[in-house]
Amino acid sequence: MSSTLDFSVDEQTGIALLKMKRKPVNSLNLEFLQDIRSTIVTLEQNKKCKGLILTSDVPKIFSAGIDILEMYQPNEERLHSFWRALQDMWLQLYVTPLATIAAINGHSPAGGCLISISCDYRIMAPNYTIGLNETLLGIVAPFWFKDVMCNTVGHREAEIALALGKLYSTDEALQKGLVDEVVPSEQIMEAAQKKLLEYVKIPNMARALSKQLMRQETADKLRSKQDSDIQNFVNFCLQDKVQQSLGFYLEQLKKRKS
Ligand code: CO8
Repeated sequence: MSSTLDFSVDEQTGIALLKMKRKPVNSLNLEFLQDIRSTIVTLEQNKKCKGLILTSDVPKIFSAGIDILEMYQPNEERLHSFWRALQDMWLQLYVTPLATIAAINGHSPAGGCLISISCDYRIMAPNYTIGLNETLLGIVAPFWFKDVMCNTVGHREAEIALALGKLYSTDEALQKGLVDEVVPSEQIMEAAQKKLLEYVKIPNMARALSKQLMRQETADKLRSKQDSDIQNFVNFCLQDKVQQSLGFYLEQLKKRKS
């Protein structure tokens, strides 16, 4: 078992619970992304497992998205591996034959939002924020983040959200269809279990193939461009202007505290 993830499978119901616990904010670094992906693979290989609930063990934070320190003053070789790990984790999650529910029990910006909207169904607790806020950091969400956002809220809403780096409140997210349900924090696991049982009751092959029908094209688009997407990301990150923006954003994060 990894030190940043907990998982367990209830063999009676076929439901797995996967908890992110990379303190302080479940930011996604290379190793964490690899762990998430390999855990999904392990669960897919478990014949008793039909679905998973993805949630956080860190109070008030689902995931703060990409670990900005992977992008700031990076080692170029690691930057390549990092981006491939993010692509691979996303590809695994987005089209996994397992039914997936995000129980969003805290803030979920950027990469946290991507993980949430890549699950089949999203349940969020009140008074948190979720969205693709990349432009606020002076960076741009890649095309496959954009595609998942368009698939979720439609082209026009995604266009506004991406340009403004919009972080939605839980209520706004529900209204726009970024999340599917809002329930109080203390009821979120019960609600996620209930919804997942609905999914896993559907004949497995039919459910998984219908998911594939909806999602395969989006996943294949990235698969066909993985190498160029990595190169674009690396070139973009290494620009002086981008490094300055990231440095400034990190400073602001620290200042908020004092
Ligand atoms: N990466 C690295 N460190 C982080 C991150 C992060 N994403 N988020 C927070 N931290 C650090 C903080 O700097 C702080 O560090 P320290 O204790 O050393 O000062 C520590 O984590 C705790 O953070 P906070 O004190 O801010 O905790 P709060 O509970 O007050 O707030 C939040 C939690 C709301 C999550 C807040 O930390 C926050 O808003 N974080 C930034 C989230 C963000 O903007 N993420 C975007 C990352 S970019 C991304 O995911 C997609 C990039 C796509 C690639 C684009 C191509 C170039």
